[in-house]
Amino acid sequence: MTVLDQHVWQPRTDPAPLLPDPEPYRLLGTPEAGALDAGLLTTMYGQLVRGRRYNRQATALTKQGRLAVYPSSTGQEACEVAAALALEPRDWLFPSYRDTLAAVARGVDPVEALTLLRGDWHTGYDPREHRVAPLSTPLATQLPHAVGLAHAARLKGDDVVALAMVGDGGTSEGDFHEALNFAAVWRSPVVFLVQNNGFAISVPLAKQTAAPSLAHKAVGYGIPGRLVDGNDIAAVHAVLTEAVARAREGGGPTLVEAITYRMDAHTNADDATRYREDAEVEAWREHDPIAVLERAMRERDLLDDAMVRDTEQDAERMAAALRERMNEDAVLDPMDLFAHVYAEPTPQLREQAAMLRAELEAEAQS
Ligand SMILES: Cc1ncc(C[n+]2csc(CCOP(=O)(O)OP(=O)(O)O)c2C)c(N)n1
Ligand SMILES: [Mg+2]
Repeated sequence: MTVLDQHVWQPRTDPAPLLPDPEPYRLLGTPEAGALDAGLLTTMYGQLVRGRRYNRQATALTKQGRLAVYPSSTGQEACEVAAALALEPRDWLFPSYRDTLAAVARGVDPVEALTLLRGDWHTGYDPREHRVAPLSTPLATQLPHAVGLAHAARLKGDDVVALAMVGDGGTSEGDFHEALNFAAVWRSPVVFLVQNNGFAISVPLAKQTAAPSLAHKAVGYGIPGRLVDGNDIAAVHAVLTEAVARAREGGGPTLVEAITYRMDAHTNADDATRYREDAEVEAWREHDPIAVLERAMRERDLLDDAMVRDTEQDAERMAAALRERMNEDAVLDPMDLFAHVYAEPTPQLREQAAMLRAELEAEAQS
């Protein structure tokens, strides 16, 4: 007999309610889709089509030298739009570098949202205006920031929820662990949305984690994990809305894993054919987020060919305006990259600045 056998030990929380659903949660194409709000579906459709067009236009701008880099979210638009729509204006969004669309869907100016990706040193938009934190390039660093903001808001008595977005690869970062653990212990009003798009650049999920699913990681922190079809915008929106409401009511954080797929390469600088088969990409086309919503809406007579045409024309106008504004030369000095890092630059930064200055001078003379 040990003390453990004498029932001294028991789980502090029943893990069963925290476990994710065995299958990714879906709404579109199921009988429940008939009850979904028609106005909301129409808004979602418009945003998805605009988002897809934005991705295509931004990618084209990299080829014209107008953008330094663009991590496209083509194929992942349902997660991007649903994240923006699930929040109230008083809430905060913490996006990663892939989440320009979520920022734009929340109201950030479409050109200002591309400032960092243009090669400028600053975010471009005022994070406070639409309550959208800067797009974070260092993986998962936005998660502890989101938790800090949410925790502080709760201490101050402000009714604010933070929604933080991260990729499957980002879940292997220490910051992911620290953010989830802190938020769980303090019941911070945060929702973590993991977009599992299958890859971290060329690293497939199977080499990223041995967990049964990324949503299962929630159980280890004592918070609920939800698994959702990331290409079903109604499902992602429903799961996130529920998680936001739970956070707002003091129920603590939720970890949501959305199963989706990155249709384009990691960025314009990557060649995805080196590490994945075309057949896999083609298979995902069948489950395209726009097509999934379009089918469900046509079934309920909420969409016809004329509406599809109008929505596409609206997206074309948005793309033309984006092109026009991005065709103006950005006024930026590459040396500014070093100006605001430390009050006293480190020897390494001084060395890098000297290298860049020499390159710029050589280029100016050639
Ligand atoms: C702390 C840190 N380490 C490494 C990188 C380099 N890096 C940029 S994107 C990326 C892959 C991230 O994959 P995932 O989290 O799945 O996001 P996705 O690009 O698929 O949206 C890596 C390793 C980085 N930006 N930050
Ligand atoms: Mg990924």
